[in-house]
Amino acid sequence: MKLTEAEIISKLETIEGWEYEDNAIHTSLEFENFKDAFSAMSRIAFEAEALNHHPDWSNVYNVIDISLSTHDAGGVTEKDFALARAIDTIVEEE
Ligand code: H2B
Repeated sequence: MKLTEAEIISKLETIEGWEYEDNAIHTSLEFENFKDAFSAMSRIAFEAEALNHHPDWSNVYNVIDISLSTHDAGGVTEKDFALARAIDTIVEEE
């Protein structure tokens, strides 16, 4: 179920480095080089499959830009926050 803007803003206080804009939550991750960025993308891809929830993302060299929204719900849901937390855990482990 789509979260309200107030719910999204309140939940964003529990995760660092994510912003709400254009009906999605976004972050930008910077790595030392392309190999490290792509390795993180590969780990995130497996987690996304496990959650059956997938990021909209792009990669340029050592940077990954990620936007999360629930297409089926037309906005941000708890699933996006679950994936955001999983992404943060993966990146912290790198
Ligand atoms: N990912 C995202 N981000 N939003 C969705 O609505 C979505 C998804 N739907 N991954 C899932 C897959 C859906 O298409 C399948 C059929 O469960």
